Amino acid sequence: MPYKGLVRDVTEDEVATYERDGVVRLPGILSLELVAQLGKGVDEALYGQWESPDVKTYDASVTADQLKAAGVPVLSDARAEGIADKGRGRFVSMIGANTINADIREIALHSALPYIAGRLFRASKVNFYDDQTLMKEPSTKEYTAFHTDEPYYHLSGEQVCGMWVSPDVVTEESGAMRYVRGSHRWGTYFKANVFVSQHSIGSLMPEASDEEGQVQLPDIEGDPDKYDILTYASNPGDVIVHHSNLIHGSGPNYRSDLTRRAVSFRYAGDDVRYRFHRSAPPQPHHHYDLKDGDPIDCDQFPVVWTDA
Ligand SMILES: O=C(O)CCC(=O)C(=O)O
Repeated sequence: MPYKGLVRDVTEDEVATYERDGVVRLPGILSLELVAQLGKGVDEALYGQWESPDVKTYDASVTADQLKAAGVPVLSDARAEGIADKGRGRFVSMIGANTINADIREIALHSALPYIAGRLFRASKVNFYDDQTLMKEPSTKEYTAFHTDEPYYHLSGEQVCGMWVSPDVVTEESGAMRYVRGSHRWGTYFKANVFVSQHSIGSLMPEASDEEGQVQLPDIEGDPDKYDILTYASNPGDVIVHHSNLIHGSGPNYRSDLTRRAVSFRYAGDDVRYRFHRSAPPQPHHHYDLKDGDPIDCDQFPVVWTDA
């Protein structure tokens, strides 16, 4: 295969599943070598020595404690903490690790991932938009509240996806991703939240505000049987791809023996244009000059694959 780390091609069935469900799991599509490179990148980004004025480690467990102290309900389950033998695990994340870590950048720009996105979009070109690194240490009690990605990005268009790649064995108990099948076609735009709470970003963060037309997500965690929820465990080599308007989230890491690391790589296809969203928290590593309606091709959002 000509693309770095690609073990097999995407099948036509997998493309159809992505289109119908808004999510597809691609088992064993990446080489273990590429996955090991990703694991190294995640560890160096989250625990290594580097400096950047633009990129920060965000401790969502601290945010959860602060919100709770302020009387805001957060989504956490103390049973995960209860089985910790080394103390409480943290839910840590970082947006834009590609700008401080060469391994994550190489995978984002020069691996098979852009090609896979192009196949699933049936597109003729793919831009890289951004990445988010997410780690739930063993015995982390915080959920990732159900949300869609669309209100966090400055994009419009259908061909936008997140590719969730973990270098770890991820089980239902260690925080497997959950997806509300088909919700990308509901025609609803939801408010962004702060990941550990169902409360909207606009109600909690001064830097972002809810937008007209965005509605509050339903309480899916409180009434899961009402929804068609897919829970996708993952093995090293798997990639899970979701549409940016698909509702997704994850549970705590109940396991005291499994770390749950992942990078979500975000790509955009032919139909995507720049669209400023007030609900998107500012990203200091974004340096570009685009206005609504512009094609997004620029150094910040480079074209990383074409069918030429
Ligand atoms: O890893 C998680 O818990 C959340 C990931 C996510 O929201 C994403 O990939 O867009």
